[in-house]
Amino acid sequence: MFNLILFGPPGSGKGTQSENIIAAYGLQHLSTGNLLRSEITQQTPLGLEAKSFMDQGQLVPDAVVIGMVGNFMDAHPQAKGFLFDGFPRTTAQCIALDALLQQRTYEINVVLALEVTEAELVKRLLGRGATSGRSDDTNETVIRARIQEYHDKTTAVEKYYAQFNKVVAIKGEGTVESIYADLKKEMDARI
Ligand code: B4P
Repeated sequence: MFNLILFGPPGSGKGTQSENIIAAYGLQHLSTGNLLRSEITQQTPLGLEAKSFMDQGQLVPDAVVIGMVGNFMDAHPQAKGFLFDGFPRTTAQCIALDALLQQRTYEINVVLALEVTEAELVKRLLGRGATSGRSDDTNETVIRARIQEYHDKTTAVEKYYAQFNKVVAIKGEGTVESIYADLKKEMDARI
């Protein structure tokens, strides 16, 4: 069992690099952003609640996200490890994840933290917004609100795991291939 957190601000490449990592290592991809968007598409009560926060660039309440993650882990008992993408995003989510892992005698093996400048984040997200149809990527005010939420609430996640020496910083600018090569080096040293 190998559990990885891919950490970074919105637009840092978490979703992009997750695809490469799950293809190479066979981990179960757990993207809270993708799970929330799926709930929105299906117009579930959870999706309708989440949409009002996501459209404003705010984080969805911890209880909603934590419940969804627990259900996803229960639904994948055969996983040989999880790649957590976009989760945890608050200290409360870190504590909840510890409890979910301990119940299953698992642990987080490493946190790979992608580092990207704010100008590059905004450029990438507006670029994706032009083609993806994601409503939270088309409006620069909403993008900047997401980056502010990251500074206010999510940088604490890196500090939480740093106390256990689990964080490795990775330069998140350059080609997708060169960044993946740096991530792979850290994975291969631990797996
Ligand atoms: P997410 O779906 O997690 O999305 P994200 O952080 O915006 O993007 P990600 O980092 O995966 O995108 P990527 O860089 O790959 O979250 C969306 C929303 O859901 C949040 O704002 C929040 O409201 C809610 N939510 C999710 N999880 C939550 C939680 N745990 N708690 C509370 N709320 C939660 O891609 C961005 C663009 O960059 C793409 O166009 C890509 O092609 C491009 N790109 C990637 N790498 C590049 C490179 N090296 N060079 C150039 N472009 C690159």
